[in-house]
Amino acid sequence: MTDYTPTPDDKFSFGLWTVGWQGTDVFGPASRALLDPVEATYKLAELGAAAVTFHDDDLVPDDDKRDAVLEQFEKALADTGLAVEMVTTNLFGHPVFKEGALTANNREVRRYALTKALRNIDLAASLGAKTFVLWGGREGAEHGAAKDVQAALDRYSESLNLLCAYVKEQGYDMRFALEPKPNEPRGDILLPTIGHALALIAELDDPDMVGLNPEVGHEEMAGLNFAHGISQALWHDKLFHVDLNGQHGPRFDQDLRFGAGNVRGAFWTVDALLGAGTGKAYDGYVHFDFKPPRAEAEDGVWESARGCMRNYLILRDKVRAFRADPDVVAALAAAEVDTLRTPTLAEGESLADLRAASYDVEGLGARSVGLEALDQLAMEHLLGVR
Ligand SMILES: [Mn+2]
Repeated sequence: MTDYTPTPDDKFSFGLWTVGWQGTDVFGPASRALLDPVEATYKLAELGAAAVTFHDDDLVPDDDKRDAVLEQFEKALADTGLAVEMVTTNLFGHPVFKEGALTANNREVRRYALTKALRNIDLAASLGAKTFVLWGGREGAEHGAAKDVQAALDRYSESLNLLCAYVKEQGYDMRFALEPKPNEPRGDILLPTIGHALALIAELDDPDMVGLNPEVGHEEMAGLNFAHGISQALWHDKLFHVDLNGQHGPRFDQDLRFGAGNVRGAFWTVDALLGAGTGKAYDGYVHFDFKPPRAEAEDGVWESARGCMRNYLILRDKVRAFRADPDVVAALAAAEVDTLRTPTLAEGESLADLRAASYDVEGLGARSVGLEALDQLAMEHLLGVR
């Protein structure tokens, strides 16, 4: 039996802002000392991560120290072999973005937000990051008439088109990933779910360059099924990146360690990432975006980071055992799950043929579907008795 110790082959990745979160919340100040991002990089490597990610401001908040910090950070990457697989821009923290960034009503703010993103794209490219995440935390509103939503979507699209054109012009090997969230910090955020973001991407000049970075907690805050959401993103070839964490249903964004909160959801999330048996699988970095609870001291920070990876590996084992279990294979067949892959109209068949056929509607209405038996097998794998 494995001891669930991660290796770089598992492609685990952490945001520097996750372990670096000092516990500042709306009710109180920091509860932990500042963690040096360079020190955090060494520690994450020691725990078995393969990559780190950051917002510009996590790593280089201070322009005066920019060159020195980057030099130390690049040394840490070289020493540990960690990759920078994704970079994102903080377009939400500074008061300049209080009313939005790329979709702020104020045009100077929008222009400044673009310059901040462009500068950070250059940094991301220089560090070899191939994914650039955009989370529009302040792109939204609390009031009705205060935000012209259609104009805001015009400006969102304009910004994405400009950023894609810049990446192409520079010859960078980089794609963008939008991160949906329904609310918090804004009362209502634009592109609130995976589906909203997918619809916007289809309207862009270069839709192939833009995909998604869905986060477990963000979809579950909206009461949505994360495994279904990422399965649809995979179907569209749009799951460019993923943010794993934990959440207890519709409430504030908890950012629990992966596996905490909705553990059944976590099981099906891992199953979906692995391709749910026969579908497209996710092959990118397994990225954790969580917050070590404010009550923890530094030891708890590393315990929660270790827990994210360990829970993923445990669930991956359980999902594989579930899919390989002959009783599950039989239960899937009994539930006709595999039949869903057969087209509804046979080749060469017409709608007239379909209409001319006879259907045993009463018999079909009374048929056994075997859903509970199949789900109970999953529960028993998850609970550790199979
Ligand atoms: Mn979150």
